Amino acid sequence: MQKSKAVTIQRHIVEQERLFPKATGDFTGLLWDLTLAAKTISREVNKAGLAEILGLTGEVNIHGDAVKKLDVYANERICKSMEHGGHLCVMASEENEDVIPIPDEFPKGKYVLMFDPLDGSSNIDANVSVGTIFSIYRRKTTGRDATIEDCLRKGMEQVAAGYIVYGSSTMMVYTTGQGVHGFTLDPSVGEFLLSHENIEIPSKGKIYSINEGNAHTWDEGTRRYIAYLKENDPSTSRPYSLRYIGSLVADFHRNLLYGGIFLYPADYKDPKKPKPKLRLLYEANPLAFIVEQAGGMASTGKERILDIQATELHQKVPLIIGSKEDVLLYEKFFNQK
Ligand code: AHM
Ligand code: MG
Repeated sequence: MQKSKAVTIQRHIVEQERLFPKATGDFTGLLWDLTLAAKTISREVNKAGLAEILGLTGEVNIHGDAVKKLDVYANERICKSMEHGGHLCVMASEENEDVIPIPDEFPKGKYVLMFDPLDGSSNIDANVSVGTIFSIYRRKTTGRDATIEDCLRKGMEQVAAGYIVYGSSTMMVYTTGQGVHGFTLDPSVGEFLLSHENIEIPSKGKIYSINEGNAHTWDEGTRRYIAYLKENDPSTSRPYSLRYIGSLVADFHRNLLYGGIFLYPADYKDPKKPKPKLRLLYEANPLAFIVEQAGGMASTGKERILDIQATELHQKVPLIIGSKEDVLLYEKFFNQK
């Protein structure tokens, strides 16, 4: 870990933008609005043990207000924080079936924001880390209003991506294609401070993260790969350790720092119709952009995540992500007939 310098995330974003002489400041404003939403969600997540917020959506709290589940709260918070800034032309969220237009009363900008407001939220009642994931593109269409076409992109077109992990501390990690940088929220001053500059994932790890309860649904290649990782072979630093939180952002964040591989392969119960679980636009693409910027890899087993052309807003993909040597080896196992 790098020694902490007192660099706030705002200053860092501005300095990153100065690397692009033609930048208008729009992008800085967009990221700034997002950090504000992140701080608010962090505050609410930290209060999660306090009864009223844990109620089901629709329950009424002591003030007579409808209590919202945290994922609903986070979704609304991001939409409200982002819609009026004039930076965005359209949004899409894992929680909404269709794209989220920018209301007519607000100015429209040139960026597209896609996000998973609170990933892993099924863990929240047990005080397990959860996260927000975001992905930013430049608008592609030229008509009056942005459309779904502006969202159905290849991950390699992203201009920025990041996540916030609400863990033992709250951290925001982002990239604009100039390396990966991590900031820790200092709750006493309410600022994200640069704590992890230029994160690089080790080229090979010793950790694998997968839901082993799904082993009966795996393809043959995944089975052989996981069995291989468990063999005791000191010359190749095996066996690996299994670490699985079940909260993608937290599993990914740990592996990014320590090295390792996270796998959510497709369910092959019906071999003719493999069923992946994780979403391309809100989960796989942003984390793939980050991991590549940190020197790692993200793949479906067959192809690079960032090369996939999205055809649906809620498209799902197998996700194998982490240290480069680990992902390359998985691909070998997966493709061996
Ligand atoms: P969610 O978007 O509904 O929260 O689901 C995604 C989560 C990821 O955070 C996590 O990696 C995965 O689902 C865990 O799934 P499982 O419980 O099947 O292992
Ligand atoms: Mg999710």
